Amino acid sequence: MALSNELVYNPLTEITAIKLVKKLSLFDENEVLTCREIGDGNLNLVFQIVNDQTNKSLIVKQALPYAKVVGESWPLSLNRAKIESDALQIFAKYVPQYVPKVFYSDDTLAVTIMEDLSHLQISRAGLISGKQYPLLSQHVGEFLAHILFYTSDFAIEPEKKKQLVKQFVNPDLCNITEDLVFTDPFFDHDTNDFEEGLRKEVEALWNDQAVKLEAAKLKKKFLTNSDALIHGDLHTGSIFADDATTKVIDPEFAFYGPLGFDLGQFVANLLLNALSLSEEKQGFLYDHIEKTWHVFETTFTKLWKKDSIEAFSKTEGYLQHVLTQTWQDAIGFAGCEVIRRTIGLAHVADLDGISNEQARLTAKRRALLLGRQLLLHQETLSPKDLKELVQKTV
Ligand code: SR1
Ligand code: MG
Repeated sequence: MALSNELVYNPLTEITAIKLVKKLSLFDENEVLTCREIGDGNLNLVFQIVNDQTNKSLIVKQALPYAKVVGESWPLSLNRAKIESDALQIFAKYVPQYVPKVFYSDDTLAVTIMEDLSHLQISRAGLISGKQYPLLSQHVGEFLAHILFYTSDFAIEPEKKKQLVKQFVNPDLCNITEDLVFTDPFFDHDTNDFEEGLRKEVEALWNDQAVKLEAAKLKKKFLTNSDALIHGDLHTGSIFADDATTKVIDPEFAFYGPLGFDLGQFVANLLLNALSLSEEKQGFLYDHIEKTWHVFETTFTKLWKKDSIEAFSKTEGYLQHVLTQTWQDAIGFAGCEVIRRTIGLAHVADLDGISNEQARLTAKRRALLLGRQLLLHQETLSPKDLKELVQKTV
């Protein structure tokens, strides 16, 4: 049931969010509900609505017409709510076990109502508190292999794929990534945010023509490679998890982009977590990176052999070319992500949460070195090399 013709867009409050779910019969009129706005992200309102007697709960997520993290001076299209709910529903066709269930969406209200996953934890917070999530890499590898393969030209007829490319044109959110991930951190731009103690390293980065050239080439791939429907913001804050379950949330940045982008962001955020830990505690993170790639590669290969519609799919070397390019791009995208999370507008708690100033600056200097190495050595770094690479930044 769509309510759009009855309602106009207004930011919801804890009271109107309850009215909405009752109107939609997601709860009965006489149920006593509590509602809390729990959004801690950069862009949206997120309401958790609970019947404390039955424990039934759900999430109402609403896009605001601007970026919450900056304010009304940064307008953003409400269409991202539709992008997010459409992407969740496409992902659910292939890997329903790895995304929240969507119960309702309304494009005018910019609202998606979905499963409450608060019995799980945001994996960034869990990793920071010492959790290891033994199945995280298995699940993320499977998630990525399925969504990337089944939304690509390898599995979808060209006409249908082009309709999907059009459906997922997402200029405002892509522009955020183009600026905040690929451009601003490499220049003296006013969106950047870093401690004065890093100025020497940051200015060296701004003057590093070899690194900037790699960032420029990766930005071009992000702007032009419409390979598959990607999540577009797959950092560890976009993943709920516990020891047995993984759920990918928040695909409002989804669009048709390069195969390696999500993988690169995920790997980068594991590396950022590694930089916050002492060497002897980092091992499981490198295992996660190797396993994510291994699972991705084997699952993608299996799906390719089973379901590829591409005429060249059996041509010797073609699958290997696609996989190699995906990994190399992922390494480059990871380099940009590590750098921007250190000195750009949107930081990560893994590094900012290091309370000792000297330790924090050291971790951030290492992040800048690591990002640089990832950008300069995309073609030679294997998943196994990342441990040594991080440890060499000491
Ligand atoms: C203004 S938005 C800043 C960042 O938050 C999102 O989660 C994306 O990572 C974006 O780059
Ligand atoms: Mg998000």
